[in-house]
Amino acid sequence: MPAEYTTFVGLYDTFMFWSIIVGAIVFVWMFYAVLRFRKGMVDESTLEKLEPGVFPKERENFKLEMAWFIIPAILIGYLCIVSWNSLYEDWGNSPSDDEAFVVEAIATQWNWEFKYTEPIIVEESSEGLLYPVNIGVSDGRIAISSGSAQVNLTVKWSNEPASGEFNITDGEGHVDTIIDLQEILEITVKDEEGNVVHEYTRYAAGTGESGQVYVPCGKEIKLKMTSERVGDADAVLHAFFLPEWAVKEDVVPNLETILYFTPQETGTYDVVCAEYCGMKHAYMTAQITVVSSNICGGEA
Ligand SMILES: [Cu+2]
Repeated sequence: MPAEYTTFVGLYDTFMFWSIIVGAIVFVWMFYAVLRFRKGMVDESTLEKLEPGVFPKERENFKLEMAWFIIPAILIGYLCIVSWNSLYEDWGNSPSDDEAFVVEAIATQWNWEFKYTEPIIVEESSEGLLYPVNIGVSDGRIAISSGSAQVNLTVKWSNEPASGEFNITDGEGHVDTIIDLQEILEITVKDEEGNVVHEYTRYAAGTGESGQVYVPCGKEIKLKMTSERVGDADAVLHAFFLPEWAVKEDVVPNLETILYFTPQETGTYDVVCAEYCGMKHAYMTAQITVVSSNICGGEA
């Protein structure tokens, strides 16, 4: 079931409502007719003798005929318009690369690989932490502050091939070192007991992981998708399907297709392949994690 805020929820409700109304009319009428006019319920001598191929003109009812033409036509027209609106909203207005957070998605047999075209920072504090952990990174320094001089923290960082460790004792600390911002930077902050209290990962443009992608909340996400050959495995048709946002788009060999959506809640959601692509099609899954940003609709 799509997330509450997507246009598809309203569309689903509208179609479900009218399907039930039409279905109820048809089935009630059908059961009435089946039971009321079954053999033995009608005195056959009173029935008109209809001849095959001859329409009983005297029984014609022009108004009734127009009604069963016009009423369904209005309903179908209305449903077309509501469907068109949601299609346009979700597929009609492709955001430009500047407006959106762009991720390259590469489908292979049988894997999803994602590459960022701009850096993304994924941060998580352990639950119930009484002090905030703020991390600032530039190409020459990692600075951390806890806002509380009472806590002693150990900070471990790694930024291939370099790594290091330093402590915070009076609410803040930093290390001056060359950080390669083109590589993944991972920082783990531990308290005195050795528990991890905060984790920070910065994925640079060009880096990524297979089977996992992070996107910022509240921003339009644009996926540029291609299907690629790996070893002997051909580039074949796949389809990126994200049930949570009710969006799905084919991934086609030798063609770049795009898909876009705006997540408004943080969380981790499943991605599946929705186009049969060979033996391990069913296992071709991935996860998309929406990380909070300051323009997130829900929790920021
Ligand atoms: Cu597939």
